[in-house]
Formats: sequence, C-alpha cells, structure tokens
Amino acid sequence: MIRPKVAIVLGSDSDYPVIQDMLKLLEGLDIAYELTVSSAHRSPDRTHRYAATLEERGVQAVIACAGAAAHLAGVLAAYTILPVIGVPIDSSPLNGLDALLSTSMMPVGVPVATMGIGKMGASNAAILAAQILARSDAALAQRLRDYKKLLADRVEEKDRELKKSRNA
Ligand code: RP5
Repeated sequence: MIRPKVAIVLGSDSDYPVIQDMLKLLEGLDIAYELTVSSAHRSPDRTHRYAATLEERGVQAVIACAGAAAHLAGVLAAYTILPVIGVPIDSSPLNGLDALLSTSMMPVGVPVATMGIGKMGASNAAILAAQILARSDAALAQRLRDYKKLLADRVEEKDRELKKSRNA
C-alpha cells in the first residue's frame, strides 16, 4: 500500500465539490494523498486524534479546507509541526471572507499557509504541497517544472489565438 504524503482534511463533506481540481492536480503530479472529513468544532476529539498520527505515518504536508468560522487548519497546525496549508471555502453567506480571516490570522508560532478562497485556492494548495514535497523528490521537482512550462505554453497559445481572432 502506498503511504500518503499529503493529508487533506475537509471540515464537511459539503466542501468536497470545491476541491475536485485540487485532487486532479495531485493525481496528475502522482502524489499519494488521503482524504478525511473532520471538523474543528463538531468533532474536535477526532480532529486532535487525526493530527496526532500524521507525522508517524509519513505525511509531509497537510491541506485543511473549511468554510465559515474556519478553525480547522489552525487546530491541525496546533497539533503538528508539519506544514499546514489552509483553504478557505466559500460556503457561508460571507462567501469565504470569514474563512479567509479565521484561517490566515494565526497567532505567532502557529502558522497556516493560507491560500485564496474557494476552487482557486484549493488548486494552489495542491501546487504548494507539491513544491514542499519536491524539496526531497527530484522526480516530482521535474514534474512541477513541466507543469510550469505547460502554463507558459498555454499563455503563448492564447496570445496566438487572440491575435488570430482580431485579424480575422
Ligand atoms: C464548515 O462549515 C465546513 O467546512 C463547511 O464549509 C461549512 C458548512 O458545513 P455543513 O453545514 O455543510 O456541514 O465547518
């Protein structure tokens, strides 16, 4: 069995649709991950127990996704020295601004690397986790370089398409 390198924690199963592109990115980069639902507020004991197992199981980075008064990333960061990446989910009437502030504004000593709100932030969480892992994985580092080249190639292509459509 492949041991997961990235642990993804969702505050609720209702957050699952927001992270689909994140999962595709991790899979495209061939990164083994595990996915768990645990709530800082509704299941604090479960969240604590889960955080306590991460290091001994070989996990190298944590991605915590939660909306509203989102304390999940901060609570996980309180229980581990692994890097914790927080994704504020836009699930509340405040469209994620509440989650952005509650995920990012951590007290000194307990950092959470906070992404942007929603799907965009979730995708960037996958890339940041990959960049952390790539420090000790040369093959993954090359896959990340290839990914960046793909992004740049797409811009060139879009530029050509736009110019062509304007000249048509
Ligand atoms: C947060 O509250 C979850 O992360 C989710 O974004 C939001 C709503 O959760 P549900 O009421 O849909 O379970 O804790």
